[in-house]
Order: sequence, then structure tokens, then C-alpha cells
Amino acid sequence: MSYGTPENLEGIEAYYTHIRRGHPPTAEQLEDLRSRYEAIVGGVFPLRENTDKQVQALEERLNEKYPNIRFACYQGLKHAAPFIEDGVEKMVQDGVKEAVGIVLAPHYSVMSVGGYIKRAKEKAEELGLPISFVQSYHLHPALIEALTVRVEEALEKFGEGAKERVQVVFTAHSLPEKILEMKDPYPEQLLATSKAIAERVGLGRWQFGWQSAGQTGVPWLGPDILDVMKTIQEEGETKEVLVCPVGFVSDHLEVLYDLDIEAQKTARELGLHLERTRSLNTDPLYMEALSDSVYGKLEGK
Ligand code: FEC
Repeated sequence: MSYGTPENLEGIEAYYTHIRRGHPPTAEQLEDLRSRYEAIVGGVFPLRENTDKQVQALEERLNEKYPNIRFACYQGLKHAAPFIEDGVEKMVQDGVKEAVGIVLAPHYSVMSVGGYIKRAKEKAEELGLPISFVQSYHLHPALIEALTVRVEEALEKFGEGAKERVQVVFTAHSLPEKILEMKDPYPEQLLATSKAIAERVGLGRWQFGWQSAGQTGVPWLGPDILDVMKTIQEEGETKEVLVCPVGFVSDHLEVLYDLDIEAQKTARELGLHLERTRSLNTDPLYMEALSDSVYGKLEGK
């Protein structure tokens, strides 16, 4: 399961309305989102192609690794077609005997992964399909390895001694602060992933920051990456920043716009040198983390 993205520029309004639980955006909100998509894609939506490739790569990896079982991967998207319910329905139509649900995002929150699982479970129960779920895989060794490699290679762009000098900021999508009252594991899981990578690389300076918070009139988790950069500039201990978006697994709007355009603009204004780690996309180590997590949930193996 994955977040989903519009098929084309005309599809943005329906997509945005779905994200807003059926409430259409104002003309101004719609224009703002359209202009962000136009800035990154010029009419193509990278998340769609990336998710297709990830699903294909996972199916190939599962069948290669566990040849005694026949695996077929179905896609179910949260906010676009094919929706989560469509994916479950297709499995039943195709005669699937046992299903495992996994969300491509590694960290559990009741508001993110929990929402995907709830919808898939309800549809599977309605149709009588046995299904189990991977809740999170944020500390899977292959995931940590893939992210460690990315931090190390990005640090090379800063030259000698970068490991001690550069401020590394791990980020993820912010959520409304109310998740803290619910004892949601999301912030802790994100910190655990960040800490594991920082220790593996041997980072001298690192911290966690949030990004892409919504404008909904309620407080969202902070500090935001843009404020984090302002603080780094004010403290004056370094002018070099590497952002590693551990909560995202693909190149899409929140990475290609929020980090590569918006955060880069702020960095330039603040006189900071900002780099970002490469997205996981179909990295074989990422596929290893996914396939291993799926296999671990199979009843009939
Ligand atoms: O490239 C693309 O087309 C899609 C990029 C995209 C990803 C993504 C991931 C997450 N979101 C999460 C939570 C929220 C909450 C709201 C919210 C709103 C938006 C909007 C867009 C959008 N999100 Fe998203 N998210 C992506 C895109 N997201 C566009 C609407 C306009 C805006 O705010 O920019 C607020 C909903 C509301 O109004 O009530 C909450 C979380 C993730 C990471 C986990 C996951 O992938 O599921 C959490 C990718």
C-alpha cells in the first residue's frame, strides 16, 4: 500500500478532496498545490511510476527468494486509484488464498499506516480473505544499511571531515500534535531509525526535524525543517546541512518540492550548504527489508 498521487494535472482536485476526507479545497489551496506539482513535474507524477516499480520489484524479489511459494503483489493506494479496497477486491477475484498487507512507509502511526491497515482489513473481512499485516519495519537491518549508505555517500559531497562537521537532519512527514496524547509510536520509531543510522555512520552532529506539515488550524509536530535550518544558522556552529528524509521511500512531492525546492531556497537565503540523501525507490536493500517483513507474516509457509 502506498500514498497515491494524481494521474495528471486534471486529477489534482479529486485527489486533494480525498486527502481532505471529502471536503473540496478552496480555489486558492488548489492553485497552491497545482503550482507545487507543476514546479516538480511539468505534467508527470513521479510517485505513480515509482510505486509501480517498487511493487514490481517486491514481487520479483519475493518469488526469487522463496521459490516454493507463488507471490503476486497488488497495489492499493490511500488517496488515488487503484484504492486500497480495489487492490483487496482484485486479490479475491484472482483467487488469492492468503494475503499480507504492507505499507511502503516504514514507520507506524495510527494516522498513517494504521489508516491503511484499517481499510484493507475491513475490505478483506467483508470478502472473506485471510490477511495479516506488517505494522512497521523501521529497524530492519537492510533498511538501516540502505539509509546508512545514502548518508555516507551524501556526506562525501561536503569533502574531508564531513562526518564530524556537517549537521545531519533526519526528517519525516509531520502529523497533528494530538498523536502524542494517543501514545502513538511514530515519533519514537522515527528517532530509533535516525539513531541507528547515526551510530552506524558515526555522526558527530545530528538531530530530528519534521517536514511538510499541513495548514489545518491545529498544531502539528515540530520543529519544522525550515525552522531547524534557521536555528542552525543562528547558532553559527556550522553552515553545512544534510537532510535525510527517513520517513519517505520515494521521490515525490514532499521530497522533490518541500526539500529540493522550498528547503533549498531557505538554505540559500540563510547562506547554508544543503544536500539531501537519495531516495530508496527500488534499492535492492529496501526490497530485502520489504520481502523479509512480508515473509515473516505468512501463516502458510
Ligand atoms: O507526490 C505525491 O503526489 C504525493 C506526495 C505525498 C506523500 C505524503 C505522505 C504522507 N502524508 C502524510 C500525512 C498527511 C496529512 C495531511 C496530508 C496532506 C497532504 C497533501 C498532499 C500530500 N499530503 Fe500527505 N503526502 C503527500 C502529499 N498528508 C498533496 C495536501 C496538501 C498539503 O498539505 O500539501 C493533511 C490532511 C488534512 O488536510 O487533514 C495528515 C503522512 C505521510 C507519510 C506516510 C505515508 O506515505 O503514508 C503521515 C508521499
